[in-house]
Amino acid sequence: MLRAFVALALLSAPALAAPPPVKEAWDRNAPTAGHAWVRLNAVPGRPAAGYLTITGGGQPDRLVAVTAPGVRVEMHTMAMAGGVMSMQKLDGLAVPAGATISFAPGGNHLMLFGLGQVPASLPLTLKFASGKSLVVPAQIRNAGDDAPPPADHSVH
Ligand SMILES: [Cu+2]
Repeated sequence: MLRAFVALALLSAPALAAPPPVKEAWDRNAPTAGHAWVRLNAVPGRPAAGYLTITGGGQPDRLVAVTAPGVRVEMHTMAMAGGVMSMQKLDGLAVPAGATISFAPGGNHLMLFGLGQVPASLPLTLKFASGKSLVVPAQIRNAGDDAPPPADHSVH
């Protein structure tokens, strides 16, 4: 009787250890991005500025490049030096796990060079050090326009 009970306990033990939910684990680990927009320059031929928010996934990651079709994109930061605000090119930006980082007017921003024919929306491809990438569509705004209202969704 005791022997039978032990055998039953051993048989049922593996059922308690459920396999990890692979897809959910991937989703948790992947950064997301949203509220992407581009403000055109008032002066034709001058670079446009791009803004967006990125939320880190379950692991720390690093944004290493942003690309867009037909455009050269640089990541810039603003720094105060001797009372003068100036821009510096970034070669990457840390995206801590679970934290939201912003490219926003007055701070970190994208600069888009060579934007010729202005599209209605520009897909920005974000590349991360982990090898993950995201495509987020950026709304186009005219020079002087404010940010569009935050969208009710983000891309994964
Ligand atoms: Cu800049």
